[in-house]
Amino acid sequence: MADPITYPVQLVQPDGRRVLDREHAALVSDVGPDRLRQLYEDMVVARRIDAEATALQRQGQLGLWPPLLGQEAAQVGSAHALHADDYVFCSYREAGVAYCRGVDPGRITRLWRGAAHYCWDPADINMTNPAIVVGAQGLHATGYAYAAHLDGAEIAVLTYFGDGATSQGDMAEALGFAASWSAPVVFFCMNNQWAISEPVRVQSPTPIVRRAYGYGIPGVQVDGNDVLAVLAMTRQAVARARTGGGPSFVEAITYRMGPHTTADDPTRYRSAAENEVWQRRDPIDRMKRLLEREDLWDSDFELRVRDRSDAVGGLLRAATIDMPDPDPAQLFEHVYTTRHPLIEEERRQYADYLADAEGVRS
Ligand SMILES: Cc1ncc(C[n+]2csc(CCOP(=O)(O)OP(=O)(O)O)c2C)c(N)n1
Repeated sequence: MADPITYPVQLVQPDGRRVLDREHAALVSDVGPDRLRQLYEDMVVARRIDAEATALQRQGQLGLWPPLLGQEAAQVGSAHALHADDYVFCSYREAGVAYCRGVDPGRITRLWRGAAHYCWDPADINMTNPAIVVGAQGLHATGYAYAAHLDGAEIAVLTYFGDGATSQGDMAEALGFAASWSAPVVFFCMNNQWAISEPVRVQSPTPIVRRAYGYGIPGVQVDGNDVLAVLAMTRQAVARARTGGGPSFVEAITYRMGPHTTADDPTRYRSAAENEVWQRRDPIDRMKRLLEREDLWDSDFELRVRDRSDAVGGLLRAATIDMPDPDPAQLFEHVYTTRHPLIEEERRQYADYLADAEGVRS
């Protein structure tokens, strides 16, 4: 049987040298010095957002944070392939994508602090809020894409999900429906090797991308730590969706360098040796080596990146600490669009409980 998978598409090697792959390099032939530098800057800022939020959680300012460390190229490369009118349905880990789509950095931690039910207004950046129900966003993306297709809108809808999510029934339904109805969805799988403590080899004995082939959806594996390759292959899938070609699947091979969330301890299920292998494939170091090799690195640029990253990190930190605690009754808002008797009863019971607790304290 012919196997369409030979190796993940790569355009830049870990030492910063370009790979001679004319076919795929053509997809990013317009990416000149400015764009290369922007990709680098955005990855550094994404890492800073992550570092700042992780520190805030450790300092008791956030309830939880899902780190993106190591996945900067997969997030930034794919986000740069999207147009402003495309729509993103994400998981919980894509803060770097939200940044690239122009989110106010002061909103990134709102949900994780418990200050609101959401981080940002999806309409502002055409991107949904962090979603905890693993794989559900695949269905939401497919429904939205199908509706857009019926409306004649020439857009792509991209959904991010992990390797673990591909074992969910929701993803199976989404892939099947998207294939049957030619919905303009890009299924972007962040294969970061782990679903909490479950390694991908247990998750799927075959490469994840083959699951898409079973539905008749074309797919590709890409080196997810190579920002240029991710940009190239996501662009191809986005163009296909925007021009009526239907769904595609991109499997980005990357690595979650940190814990699953700040509540996890990965040393209990994986080795330091494995981490070291992936440290050598660090996506930001790779891009820096490319910029140096191509004479695009200088101290002015280094300073610009540091300033931007400090500004975003500072803004995120200050906004987080300033967020007022919400009224506890807000818990009952946004469950139904109209008032519901059961919710109203629960709201009353909770108000009574709070009043009693206040009475006990005073
Ligand atoms: C429907 C559902 N089942 C289980 C969970 C608990 N859970 C949260 S994250 C996670 C692992 C997801 O792994 P993966 O899809 O690979 O994404 P990653 O966290 O690696 O980005 C699980 C099982 C959940 N949130 N939702």
